[in-house]
Amino acid sequence: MLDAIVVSDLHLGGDNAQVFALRAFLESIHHGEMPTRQLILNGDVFDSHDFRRLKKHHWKILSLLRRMSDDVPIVWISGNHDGPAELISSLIGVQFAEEYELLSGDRRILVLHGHQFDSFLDDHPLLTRAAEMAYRILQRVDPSFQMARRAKRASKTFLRCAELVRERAIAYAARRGFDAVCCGHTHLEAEPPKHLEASTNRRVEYFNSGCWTESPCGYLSVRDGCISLHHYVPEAMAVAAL
Ligand SMILES: [Mn+2]
Repeated sequence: MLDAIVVSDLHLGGDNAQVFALRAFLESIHHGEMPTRQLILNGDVFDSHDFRRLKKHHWKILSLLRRMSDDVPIVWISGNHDGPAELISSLIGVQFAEEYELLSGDRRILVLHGHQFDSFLDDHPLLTRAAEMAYRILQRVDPSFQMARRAKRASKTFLRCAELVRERAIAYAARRGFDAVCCGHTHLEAEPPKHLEASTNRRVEYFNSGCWTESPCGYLSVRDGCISLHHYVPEAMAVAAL
């Protein structure tokens, strides 16, 4: 049994939300195929606080979360896109928090969305919106997501932002005595370099669970203090790709 599964940036209501994969993923947790003590939604469950943008299949995800929360405790951590999600979270029976301390094995793990460390958002609101729009257009033009992924990884500004979130998250978690910190927000998956995993490395480990707005979608598993990054590909999609 896992101590926790962490996902972030589902962006329900957005037209690039990977609802099919998300539903299969949540159902496999609910049906006990991926047994976990808790599920952590690490921010930006919603794409915007305009709930009129939620389509039928987005509402179905919320009602699935509602049903799941009877069996698996769910924590919803606030993200910058979530708006007044506290109300919704109490309706679907999940705990809402700004940040969350996860104890696993002998390690203290801090889970928070990470927008707190992204000053670019506040400094350049127009540029951020323009970049988001360009990214969405790329995703529409190329449904295989290759172009959007490549553009993201080639953008110096974007990578610098992701790096700042990483550095500031590590500093924040270190000040408060955590062993590891898990963020979302940047939509860029991250895990510590493998060669640093030795016990001599006392630096805070930084993980990022990526997003569910492009395929493959990412998630973190936590067990006995060990955090691992994975990709989720629903069985039906994996078969189709053969
Ligand atoms: Mn965010």
